[in-house]
Amino acid sequence: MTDSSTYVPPAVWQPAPSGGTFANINRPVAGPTHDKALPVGQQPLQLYSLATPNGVKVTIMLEELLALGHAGAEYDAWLIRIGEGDQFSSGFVEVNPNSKIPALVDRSVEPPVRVFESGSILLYLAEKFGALLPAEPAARTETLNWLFWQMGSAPYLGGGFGHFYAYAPEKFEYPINRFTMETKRQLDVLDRQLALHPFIAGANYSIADIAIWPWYGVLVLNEVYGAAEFLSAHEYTHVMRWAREIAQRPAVLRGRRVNRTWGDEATQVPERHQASDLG
Ligand SMILES: N[C@@H](CCC(=O)N[C@@H](CS)C(=O)NCC(=O)O)C(=O)O
Repeated sequence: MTDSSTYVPPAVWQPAPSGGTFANINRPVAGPTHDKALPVGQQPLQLYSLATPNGVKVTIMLEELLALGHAGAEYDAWLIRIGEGDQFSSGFVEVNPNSKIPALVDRSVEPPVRVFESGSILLYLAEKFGALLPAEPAARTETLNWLFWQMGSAPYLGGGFGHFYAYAPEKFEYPINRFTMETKRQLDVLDRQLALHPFIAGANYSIADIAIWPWYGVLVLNEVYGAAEFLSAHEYTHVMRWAREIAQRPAVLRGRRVNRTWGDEATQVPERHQASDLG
């Protein structure tokens, strides 16, 4: 890699090794790299995922729906090892042409429906089961405002701040400063909202909380990037209060364990096919 102070972009970019964590799965083209069908289980919903922040949004949602008594939210959760390129199999690309987890297939309908993008999956499930998304138009719109806020904002946190603070091969001051500024601004947006309301979109827990907590809640609880001190997370007192409360929800505790292959081995449930898999 060229020193950042001497790098002059060539007329036409060519792929070059970057050396950062996860660099081995980056490539400049889409589409499958190998032929392999996805497994299919007995449950109505088939989830293909990994317990990253985007992945656990969906397993938390499914566990919340089951806790509310929606038996139709029973799911098989299959492990997609993104570090090993499972997201580039022909079967996965058929379900998500963008080759990113999470991806869902609803096999309770004929023909089966594919759903990709975590925000789209949360909305699909909320509408299918009539849960965790208010029906009243103003409250529904406010919930969707925050759902889409998350989808647009979190790439600055994950792909920007997290990448340069934790994963890049060297510590580069310019991008760390740039993305720290934006991450702190976003935390302040959340803090001001949570100063006025118990949950992100108002009085009730919703898909907005389920989308936002796995990124911003986990960040301030210092469970990702080890950056809570660097970001002065304790100063966002309302975000801290909300993050701690949601972390204790039984469905959140269960959902975070599904498709998890790292950390405390006793909590890992790499694949989930029925409730008893979670102990
Ligand atoms: N906007 C997408 C982002 C999904 C995403 O970035 N997934 C990551 C894991 S958190 C992934 O699959 N990465 C694999 C890759 O980039 O090849 C969503 O919310 O579903």
